[in-house]
Amino acid sequence: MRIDILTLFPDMFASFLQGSLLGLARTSGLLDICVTNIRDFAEGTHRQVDDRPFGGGPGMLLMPGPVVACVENVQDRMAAPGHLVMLTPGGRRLDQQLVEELARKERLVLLCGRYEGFDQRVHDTLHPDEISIGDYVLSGGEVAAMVIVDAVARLVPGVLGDEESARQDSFCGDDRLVEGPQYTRPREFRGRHVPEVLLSGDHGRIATWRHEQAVAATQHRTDTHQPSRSLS
Ligand code: 6GU
Repeated sequence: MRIDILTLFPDMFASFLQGSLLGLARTSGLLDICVTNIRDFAEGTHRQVDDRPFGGGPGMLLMPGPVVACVENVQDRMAAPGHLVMLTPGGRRLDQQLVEELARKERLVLLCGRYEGFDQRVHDTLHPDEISIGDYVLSGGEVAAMVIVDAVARLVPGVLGDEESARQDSFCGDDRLVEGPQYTRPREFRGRHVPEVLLSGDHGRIATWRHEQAVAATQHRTDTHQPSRSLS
């Protein structure tokens, strides 16, 4: 899979992309990730990429010229254009289903915003798939892009050493359950013991217990978590 990341802060991605999982996936050729600085497509001696909003208001907006030029340049580097994602708090909210949808693309182009957002003509010219990672405000799309790259990369065949571990993780089973409790050594910690069933060696009983625990954990989460806000 090929992923292009377009940002005003390319340095933010250096150690992230070298990390163990992504670093290995890149050196083994499973992932081809390329970071491009939007400022390289700005004009004039000041290489200006942002300006004040017409009509007044706080903050700065990303100008359409450098952003559109950058996207067009990056898209033209490969035979086929990538699926263009704009990271913006107003987009559709990321969940594992959307991650799976993105992981099926051969190529992604992730456009990171900053400041108060993009000039509307960026949206109108490029028609990006606008995605948010949750209902809170970040200073820019870079952290959101990292979230997407991390979640998508784990679904690319071969990136995880053990193909089973992605499928067994929370949200990925047939029934989209979260994981129940897990235990490692020691068998007793501060008076708390590992459940006997896990030490029994009875794989049938263990599988049944784990499923029951996952159902209970999923129900608890449904009962206690605040659903995201919506109008109505
Ligand atoms: Cl994608 N960008 C920004 N700036 N804030 C966010 C976000 C994205 N997703 C949630 N909050």
